[in-house]
Amino acid sequence: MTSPAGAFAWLPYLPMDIPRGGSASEIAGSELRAGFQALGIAEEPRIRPEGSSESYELVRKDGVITVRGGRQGVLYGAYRLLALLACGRSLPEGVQKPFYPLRMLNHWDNMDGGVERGYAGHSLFFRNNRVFFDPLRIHRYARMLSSVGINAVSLNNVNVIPPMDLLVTGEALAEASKIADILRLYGIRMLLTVDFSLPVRMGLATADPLNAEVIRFWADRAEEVCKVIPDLVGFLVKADSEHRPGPFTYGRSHDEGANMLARALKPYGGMLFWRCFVYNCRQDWRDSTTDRPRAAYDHYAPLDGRFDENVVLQIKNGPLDFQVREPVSPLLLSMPHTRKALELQLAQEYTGQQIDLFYLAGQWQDVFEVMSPEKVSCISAVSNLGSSPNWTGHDLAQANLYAYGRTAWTGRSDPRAYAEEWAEQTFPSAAGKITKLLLASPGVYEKYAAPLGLGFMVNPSNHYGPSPDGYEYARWGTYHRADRDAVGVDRGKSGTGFTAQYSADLAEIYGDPKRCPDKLLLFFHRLKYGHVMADGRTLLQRIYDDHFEGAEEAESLREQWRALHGLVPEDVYDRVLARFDMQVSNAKEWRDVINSFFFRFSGVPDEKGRKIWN
Ligand code: GCV
Repeated sequence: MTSPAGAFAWLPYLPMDIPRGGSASEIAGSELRAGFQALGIAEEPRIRPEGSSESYELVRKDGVITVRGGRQGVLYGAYRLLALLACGRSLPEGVQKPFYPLRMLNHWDNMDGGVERGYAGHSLFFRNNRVFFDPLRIHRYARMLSSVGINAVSLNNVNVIPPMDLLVTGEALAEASKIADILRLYGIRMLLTVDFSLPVRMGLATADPLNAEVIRFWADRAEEVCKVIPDLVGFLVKADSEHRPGPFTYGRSHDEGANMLARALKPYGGMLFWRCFVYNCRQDWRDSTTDRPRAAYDHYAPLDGRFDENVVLQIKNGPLDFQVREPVSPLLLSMPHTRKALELQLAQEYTGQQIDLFYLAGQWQDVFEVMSPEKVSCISAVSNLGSSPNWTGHDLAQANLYAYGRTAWTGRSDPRAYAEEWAEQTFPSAAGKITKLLLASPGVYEKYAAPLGLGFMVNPSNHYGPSPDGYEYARWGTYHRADRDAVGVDRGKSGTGFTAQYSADLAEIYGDPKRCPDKLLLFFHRLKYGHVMADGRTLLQRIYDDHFEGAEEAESLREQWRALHGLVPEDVYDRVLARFDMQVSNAKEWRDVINSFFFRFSGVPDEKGRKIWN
């Protein structure tokens, strides 16, 4: 058996020799012909492009399957048809259209070829401080994204470090436009991340957004960029966040900064994506009144209605920072007069770094349970891709990209359905068991790394493995404040008041330890170790139990994988097994370090007498 990975992730039966030109409907035609042949389907595929939309319809009549749709829609229809046929599913009735018009992937790639929070090799776009790419790989990348409906990508990191700030100028821009030329064939448009202080870097005295020269500077920049990449979606900006420059430097507000850039892009139909990950990253740990999860809402909610219509506020799913478990960011639920985008993270920064298995679709389902998908007008996700031959480092992490594409297309997360579809297309002989592994994975990781909403016990900087005090006396505002009696932060009325950022109903639920879901208990509350949970266990016993169980369940995941020997390609089997080995030892480390941490503080032993190191 040969590995599908490296050729084409979830459509491994398609040829390596992919189309390198033509219109979307020509590409759709050749993909369909090759796919039908590989699947041994005798029916005749037909493509009928009409109009310019992204929608499509799949019609089967008299032995002929027709993909009808807009210019780009026919390509989506072709890929969807192949997926459905490969999974043996029936064709959907009626016109299929995407829920979100913009379905974005944000890379955090640096120009030196590194990837911030990247766990799958190098950048696909940059090397040695230049734009550098393999065109065939970019075709495959674009095809993979298009096959799940992703239609916009930003290539460069939101932390814009020189010389990446010059990507919107001269030669670097011309080179980047060659990537845009390939992406366009597959219906994917580009965004570029810009540095707010670029005017200063390019010789101006200031980057003040109200300064006339600065306004002219950005108008010129937008004109040049949009001349070279005429279908550019727009710019993405991280401002006044984690030491990045922004309007605060000049005594200006975020709406003034964002609107100035949006107005520069407006003549070209461009949009400005402005990230809301803004908080005090110089907090003193002794200060217990500042509460980082409050920050985004406190900064932005008062500005509702002050942003131009081509500004989109891009907001992380949770109020803290892509932790294993967080409530939905209250900012996503507010600002009715502002366009918003939901930002997810496929890069598994806090969720196992593509070493430990963590299928993310359940997290997104939780988001949509609280936030109706219409609350935001676009969706984006931080990429988990890199130069690794299998794209994602951990072969099974591809399922996260697949599930994200489907979520962005449908506007809802259906973890089981997306896992099944991906596994059936990618590893048909082991699909059921792989689906089971994927679905079990987040619960296992959560037990050993972050039960009950307890976040940021990770090693500082690299964010892998346990270090319960690693951030406790640091300036990042990520404290759990464990002592000999209790752990957690009271974020309710009697505490930091964070719960007041939600509707009264939600604030009531989250603010009451009896009604707050267990999974978020320590996110919202400071509780004594002896606090009795709904199931009769004490809080501390539950912490111990979860860590012991999580480590055991990690071993069970590895055993389940071992049972797949011979059912998946040998190289995939070996690679994934090696990752499970690392996961098992990581889980043990979490179990021992965290249990010892709480035992040493509390002096309370495990009821079941299991080993806790002292
Ligand atoms: C790109 C977290 C990550 C950073 C990231 C930041 C952000 O703090 O650790 O690597 O920076 O989020 O989303 O801007």
